[in-house]
Amino acid sequence: MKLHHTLLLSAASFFTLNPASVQAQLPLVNEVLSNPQNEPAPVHPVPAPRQLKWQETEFYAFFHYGMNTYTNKEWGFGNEDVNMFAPTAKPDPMQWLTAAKSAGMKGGIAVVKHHDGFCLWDTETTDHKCTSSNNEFARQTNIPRDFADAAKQLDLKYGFYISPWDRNSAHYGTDTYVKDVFLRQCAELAKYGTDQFEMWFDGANGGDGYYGGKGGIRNIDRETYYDVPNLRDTVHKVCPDCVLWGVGGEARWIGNEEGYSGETIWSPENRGFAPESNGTRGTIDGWFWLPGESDAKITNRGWFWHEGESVLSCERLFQMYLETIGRNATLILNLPPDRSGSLPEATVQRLNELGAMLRTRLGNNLAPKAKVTASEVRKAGKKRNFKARNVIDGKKNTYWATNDAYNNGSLTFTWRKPQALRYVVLQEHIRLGQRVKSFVIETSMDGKQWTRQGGEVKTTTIGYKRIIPLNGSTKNSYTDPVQAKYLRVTITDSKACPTIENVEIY
Ligand code: FUL
Repeated sequence: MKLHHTLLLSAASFFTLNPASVQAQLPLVNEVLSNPQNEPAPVHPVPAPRQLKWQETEFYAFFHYGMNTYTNKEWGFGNEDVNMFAPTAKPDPMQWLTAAKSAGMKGGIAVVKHHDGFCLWDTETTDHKCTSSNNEFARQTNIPRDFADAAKQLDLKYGFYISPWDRNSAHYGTDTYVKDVFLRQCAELAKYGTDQFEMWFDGANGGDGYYGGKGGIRNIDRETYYDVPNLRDTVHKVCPDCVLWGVGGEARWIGNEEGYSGETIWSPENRGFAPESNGTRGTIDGWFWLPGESDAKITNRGWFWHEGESVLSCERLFQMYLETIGRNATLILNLPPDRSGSLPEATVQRLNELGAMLRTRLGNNLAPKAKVTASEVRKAGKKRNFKARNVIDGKKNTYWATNDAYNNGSLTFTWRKPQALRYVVLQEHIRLGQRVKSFVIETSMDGKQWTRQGGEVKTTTIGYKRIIPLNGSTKNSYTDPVQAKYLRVTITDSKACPTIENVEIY
């Protein structure tokens, strides 16, 4: 209130007083701009608030379910008879999300329209939808409604995949499609909940299709066709925290569907609307914050359910976890419901096992039990400090930082007795940008002789989160724990003073 008042006075004085008295007012302005908390300057680009919340979701499910589930296809042509969508029971998003939650996932995204254009809700934009089917359970289906309700009950985040490409629509490729079909469908979906965390807009766009019976090939200009700025505005007005993935330009594809991200990976990127460029690595001096999401499957076949498919082993899924969430990306793991509209028992089982594995391996954090010291600590502000202990307090708004003169520094963790150690989790305070370029992890029994850990794993970037398996293997990370009384994390290079928010040791 007081500062506000001062500023008003300064502004008024500017027009009425002579230059000398204007000069006299200036220090007041400077005081407003000063940095009493001695907060480090951000390294741009920095994430938008909605991107930060999105990043914290970390691990979430993908549900590919729809017409393809019944036609045994991955990409429907768009000419499928609506009656072919014939669930043998009412689709049960509550069952899907309960299983996802058991694996430690924090949310999920449901496909509600794939490239074949078949809509899993009673949209006003087309008759190519579940409620047109003669199957009783199909007519009861409303995936966005039931999915959002279930997520809210389970305290999970939720969002929808709606394919921009529509092989059914006669309008696809014309302006009418974007205005009267696609944007309206997105607006309809936005109404199923204002707290959606992500909308998924796939990059497969244009080609052949049914197109209302006209057939042929329709190509579009991906940079301009979907009127993305308008799309973002429309969705954000209703769902302010909803990150628009892919075509939407707020989060990028990681560049593969195998469940890994680069060991060196920057959230900054250069291109907003063609996010697949450099997906796996990002760009060190990119101008735009465009974090990576890794989409992968729990099954050994396609995105949709197929007879005879099997689920990957827990160890393989844990490897994916380390190579995506542990490498500054989020992981969206696909769990395909079958023709009953529920997840098969084998998938449910595996998710339970994975949850148990995560609790065993990454559940007992030893860092808060250690004494933490730093090579250098940034001078404290009036109400703010940058102490080493901030990395173990579990708070998102505190962090360890060095003074601006240093782009390096180390944190040392000391236990009373030797510990069996396997994983180190590091997190930067990315509100101030992604900064760290390289680091080293070492352990010691006596505090004098140090051994570098992590084998051949590249200890370069950190970003939102990095998990280093100390034995150097993401494939077989749980074997051969390191015995140590001391563990030291040294930031060897950073774009500016490092700002480390969190360290966990398991
Ligand atoms: C791809 C699509 O073409 C696939 O069918 C699937 O939906 C996957 C997640 O994205 O690009």
